[in-house]
Amino acid sequence: LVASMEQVDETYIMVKPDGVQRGLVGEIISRFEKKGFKLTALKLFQCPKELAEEHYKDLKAKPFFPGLIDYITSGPVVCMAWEGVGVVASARKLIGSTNPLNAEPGTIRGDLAVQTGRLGPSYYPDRNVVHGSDSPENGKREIGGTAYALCLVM
Ligand code: RTP
Repeated sequence: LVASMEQVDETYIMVKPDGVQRGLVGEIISRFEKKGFKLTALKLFQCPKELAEEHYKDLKAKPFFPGLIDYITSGPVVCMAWEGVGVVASARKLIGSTNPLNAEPGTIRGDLAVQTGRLGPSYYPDRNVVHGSDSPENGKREIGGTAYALCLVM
């Protein structure tokens, strides 16, 4: 009864440059596969500065914003779309808290990252290996919007 009312969503998951450089792409994909979600698009991509700024436009006023753009454009990222019931919220749980030192063990960030931007004067971004959309609306925007039309061919 409940299942028939549940909606299949899509989320945008991006392995960030530190995750790609550290060889964590397979591990991250594996966690989403084992959970039972469906991979619907994937691409290795060097994100141009303008696209990184568009993706993180809500954070423009943050002191770590320039560092965040440098970080995201510092090497290739792996862009993915994942589909499933409740995938947006579930992916956020699998990923864990933004600051890797606060992220629970068992989460991707909790198990695979330590580097926090909060150790210094907060001008540095957390290097936390992966991004996941924070709402179904943003999932749609990030996958299907003008920005990601460029990097995700469905
Ligand atoms: P994401 O969008 O990448 O999935 O991460 P999130 O929702 O957990 O975090 P958000 O607040 O949207 O921030 C985006 C990315 O900016 C870096 N960040 N650094 N030093 C800091 O205080 C700080 N806060 C955020 C992280 O790379 C974060 O994922």
